Amino acid sequence: MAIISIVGKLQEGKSYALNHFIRYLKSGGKDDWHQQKLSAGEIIPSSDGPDPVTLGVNIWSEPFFYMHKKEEVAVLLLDCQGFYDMTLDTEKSAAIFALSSLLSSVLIYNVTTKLDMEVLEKVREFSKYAALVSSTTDAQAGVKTALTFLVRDFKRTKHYSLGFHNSKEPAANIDKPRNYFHHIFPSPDAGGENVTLKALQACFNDIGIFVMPPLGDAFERDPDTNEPELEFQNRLQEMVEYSLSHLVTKQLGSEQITGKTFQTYVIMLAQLCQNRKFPDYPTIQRETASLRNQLALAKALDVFKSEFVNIPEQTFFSEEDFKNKYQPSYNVALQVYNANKSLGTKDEDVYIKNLKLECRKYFDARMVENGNKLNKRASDLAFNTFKEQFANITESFCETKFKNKFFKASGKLL
Ligand SMILES: Nc1nc2c(ncn2[C@@H]2O[C@H](COP(=O)(O)OP(=O)(O)OP(=O)(O)O)[C@@H](O)[C@H]2O)c(=O)[nH]1
Ligand SMILES: [Mg+2]
Repeated sequence: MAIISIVGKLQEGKSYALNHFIRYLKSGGKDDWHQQKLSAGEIIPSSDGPDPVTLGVNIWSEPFFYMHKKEEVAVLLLDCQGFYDMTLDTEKSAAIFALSSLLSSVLIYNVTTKLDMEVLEKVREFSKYAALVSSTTDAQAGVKTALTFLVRDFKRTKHYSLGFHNSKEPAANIDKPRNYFHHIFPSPDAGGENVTLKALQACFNDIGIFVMPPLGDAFERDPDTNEPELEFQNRLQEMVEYSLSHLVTKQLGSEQITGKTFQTYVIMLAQLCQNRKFPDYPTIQRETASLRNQLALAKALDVFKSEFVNIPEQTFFSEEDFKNKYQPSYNVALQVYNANKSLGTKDEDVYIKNLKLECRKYFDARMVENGNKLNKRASDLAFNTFKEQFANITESFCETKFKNKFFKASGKLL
């Protein structure tokens, strides 16, 4: 699964941009995808009116299936209420940002005209939430949330080209000599260590800035009868296509999130916010770690079970041999748990105890099954031997003699 979310101040075109993702994903990326006309129910409400439209944190109810790196990914879109509208104080704006960071695998931060220190500081402060769900070990690196700053109505096009800027592109060229990313995050050779960038990179992958032109006067004057300028339309398409071709899937620890685990995760976060107050960071940290451990435990148990599920029906183990299978299978399961667990949780013993208990419970049931299989085979063999005693009889017996034969043969069965 991939979850693309957009945050930023109110009424700055967030839902408008997300609707372009819907167009692309609905059309399956056809050449003219951006021209698709969608009815009101098929797109996220967006308005040029004076009042805020999007309220709360909304997950668009339709998952879109998209081929990414030869794998089908379910893409969800998450639209958020704008920060600092009349009903959102700083605390609630912070809660929206934190939730969006926790839930998404691609986070778009929408700003107007320029990227400034105020925004960077805010993102830096909340990056700890994005980091909570991504892995912290080197072995699991590469699974962090992608972060794109989407700059609307950019004015400084004399110095910076429109489109995507990151640490590598655009490379310096003669026409547009400057890279906006390096302007915001000066490289070490241009003035020492960049502390903000370093802090962000610890929590996000693929930090980039997408620079957009204005909509154009005609559209701004009368959006009902005019289209945005072609340059705007082209860049918005480019942004959508770029984001999808660099899609990042959502992971919880080293685990790829599925629809089912995402649902568990959303419910967990919703329950934490139940008293209408956003939980403090240590609570989210603890609960997320606990969820990660539960997933690690479920994965370990699956691996343990698979050791037994794969035993062919015709394979028979003696009771002793079957008992000997327990320890190596448990060791593999424990390794899987350790590789996937959340680091540094205090109640680790509880999970390991649980794993042992569940493995033992499953093993005992399989052991009984193996015993039944052995008994059935023994009784089948014995019955076949019994039948053989009678199958090849050619002579005739008197009733008593035949009965005696029966008792003799069935006695052998016991
Ligand atoms: N200036 C400007 N306006 C834009 C841009 N993109 C869309 N808009 C317009 O901004 C207005 C609000 O668009 P929405 O998509 O509803 O904005 P939003 O940020 O989702 O708004 P809320 O949900 O109310 O916070 C609409 O009139 C859009 O046409 C842009 O790049 N620049
Ligand atoms: Mg909106």
